[in-house]
Amino acid sequence: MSNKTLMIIKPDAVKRQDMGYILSRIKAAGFKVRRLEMKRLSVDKAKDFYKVHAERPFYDSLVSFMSSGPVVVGWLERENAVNSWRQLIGATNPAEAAVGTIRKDIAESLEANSVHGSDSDENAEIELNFFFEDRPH
Ligand code: IDP
Ligand code: MG
Repeated sequence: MSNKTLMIIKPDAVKRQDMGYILSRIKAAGFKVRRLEMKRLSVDKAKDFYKVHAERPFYDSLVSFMSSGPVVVGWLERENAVNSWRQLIGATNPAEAAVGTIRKDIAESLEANSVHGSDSDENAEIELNFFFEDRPH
């Protein structure tokens, strides 16, 4: 089981200045933040990141949302990092997210759901490389 995952604080949460709130939840859950960077995704970068969803009806809107303002990308470490972070962020749709999850607490909508988390160890590796090509091993 791998110990690292990629998190993104999405544009809706950055707009509301919820970065500190999310980072405090990350600390309380025992993660270490290894890398952290605020950046604005170009349309092409957002398209590339979400290319697995290219055929879905929400793809264009998602790409436009993700490139609409700055995001914060982070490299988190903890035992069982992928599953622990997915549990803490909650279900994709905040209306269905469990009580106590970040999406339940602060997400605006199914699309503007405040945070991203890798969904497998394999994708965590791919996504960390996508944003942190120069990361130390
Ligand atoms: P995840 O972020 O929980 O892994 P995915 O199914 O991988 O969810 O979808 C990626 C992102 O696309 C979601 O976090 C959300 O922002 C957006 N999204 C997913 N499904 C829908 C939808 O049905 N309508 C609008 N946006 C969606
Ligand atoms: Mg996903």
